[in-house]
Amino acid sequence: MALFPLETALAVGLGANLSSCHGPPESTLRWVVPRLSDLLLDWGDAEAGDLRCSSFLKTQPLGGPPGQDAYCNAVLLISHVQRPPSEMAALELLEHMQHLERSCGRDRQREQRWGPRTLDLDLLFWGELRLEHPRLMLPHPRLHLRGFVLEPLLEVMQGSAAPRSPDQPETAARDRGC
Ligand code: A4P
Ligand code: MG
Repeated sequence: MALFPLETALAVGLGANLSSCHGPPESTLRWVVPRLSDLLLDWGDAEAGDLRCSSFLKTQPLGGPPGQDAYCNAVLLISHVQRPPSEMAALELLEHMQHLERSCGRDRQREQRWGPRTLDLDLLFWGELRLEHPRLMLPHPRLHLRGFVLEPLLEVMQGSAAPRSPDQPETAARDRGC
């Protein structure tokens, strides 16, 4: 197995358990994956061949109010971001990611902590960059505690999911019944 270049890699976790204007959670992820892929490639000056998306996983809600619907979770990974890691560039990416969340109807003002959401995009890590900025912690502080993040992350890091073009995410979604 090829060594994984952790120092240039970047990963984003995706989660949804509430329908959005794009449909149920799986449809929201299907809508957002190509857009997030384009954003990451453009922002990171990266090659499309270095980008992978995991399967879409159906997961039980962890924490938050009781009675929530199951989540659809996935991880997008870029193995080689050309841009050198920096706080400014990471905050710029966070802003773009939050814009995508809003395009899916996310409104943090009206939410409970860990309550149902139309789309959650978490920047999981960017190389070895460590940040404790009020708006951005890197690596994501709960990354190591979340099976719904670790399972798809391991899948893309091991390269077990076939790399696919961002316009074909539904294959993976069907595979895992999300
Ligand atoms: N923020 C700080 N660091 C980051 C980062 N690395 N990436 C700030 C993204 N945002 C970051 O985030 C609140 C603020 O954190 C943002 O405004 C940003 O400036 P949020 O997305 O509104 O809050 P959250 O998602 O509720 O919190 P957090 O800490 O991301 O929680 P998790 O770990 O994402 O938990 N169960 C299942 N099965 N699947 C899920 O996806 N998700 C959660 C949320 C709970 N249970 C779940 C799932
Ligand atoms: Mg989050």
